[in-house]
Formats: sequence, C-alpha cells, structure tokens
Amino acid sequence: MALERTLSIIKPDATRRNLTGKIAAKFEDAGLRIVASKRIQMTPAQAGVFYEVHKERPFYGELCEFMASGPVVVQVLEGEGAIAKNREVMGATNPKDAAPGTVRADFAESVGENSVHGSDAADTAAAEIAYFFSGLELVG
Ligand code: RTP
Ligand code: MG
Repeated sequence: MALERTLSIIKPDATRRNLTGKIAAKFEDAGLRIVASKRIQMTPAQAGVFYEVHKERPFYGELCEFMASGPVVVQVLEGEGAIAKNREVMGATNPKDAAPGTVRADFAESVGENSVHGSDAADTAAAEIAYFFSGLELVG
C-alpha cells in the first residue's frame, strides 16, 4: 500500500467538548502521523466552499453554519493507506451505525454533529489539504 496523506477536521461539536486530544490519540494509535495541525474558525462562506460538493443537499446550509459555529482543528494525517484508514478510525457518518471504538461511536452527537471529517479519495484529499495548508506547513 502507498504512503498517503489525508485531511482531517475535528469539528466544532468536538472542540467544544474538549475532545481534540482524545480524537488525535485515536489517529496516532492507528498509526497515522499528524504532519500538520492548526486550530481555526471558519466563516460560513469558507465552510461553504469546503463543502461545495454538498451544495444541492438539504442539509448544506445547516452544515455550513455548524462548521462555522466554533473552532475546528484541521490536520493532515500521513500513513500507509491513510485515506481509508482514517475513515475506519472515524466510523460511519451516522454515529448510530458507527462501529464500537470509532471516533463517531465514542463521541459524535448526531449525524450532522459527528465530530470529524475525513477526505474520501486521493483527489479530494489533495484538494482539501491545499485548501487549508501550504506545502511548507506539511512536515513529515
Ligand atoms: P465528512 O465528509 O464530514 O467526512 O463525512 P462523511 O463523508 O461521512 O459524510 P458526507 O455524506 O460527506 O456528509 C458530510 C457531512 O454532512 C453532514 N450531514 N448531515 N443531516 C444529515 O442528514 C446529514 N448528512 C450528512 C455530516 O456532518 C457529514 O459528516
Ligand atoms: Mg464526506
């Protein structure tokens, strides 16, 4: 398997409950290396650009407001098969369907406020990393 990088976001519901460290520990325990990390707060418009693929979905407005409702921690995770591995660590979108021990099973509050985002493919990972980080900020 190839060495990959993926974008993770610890969402406002999780930063609000002081869960940043517990979530980052799950990434590291799974063998993912945090090669970049910063805490930011987006505007709804900035969240809207990030989630543009969902703009026709009924939950888009609510999602953008939620993502701008508090601080987020954006991170780049690196490892063998990092994109799929991170999605395994995250668990299913709806916490009711998430496997035990995953971030969403342990911490998510609802299908919308589900604690983490992770890129879903190589092309989206590259675009999402570039949205938040310059090359100089990635330290492997
Ligand atoms: P993400 O993009 O955040 O990593 O999550 P995902 O791939 O598991 O889920 P996706 O289908 O891409 O949806 C993006 C985010 O939109 C919110 N959502 N709300 N109210 C709803 O029915 C609903 N469905 C999705 C969630 O925050 C989801 O993570
Ligand atoms: Mg997604």
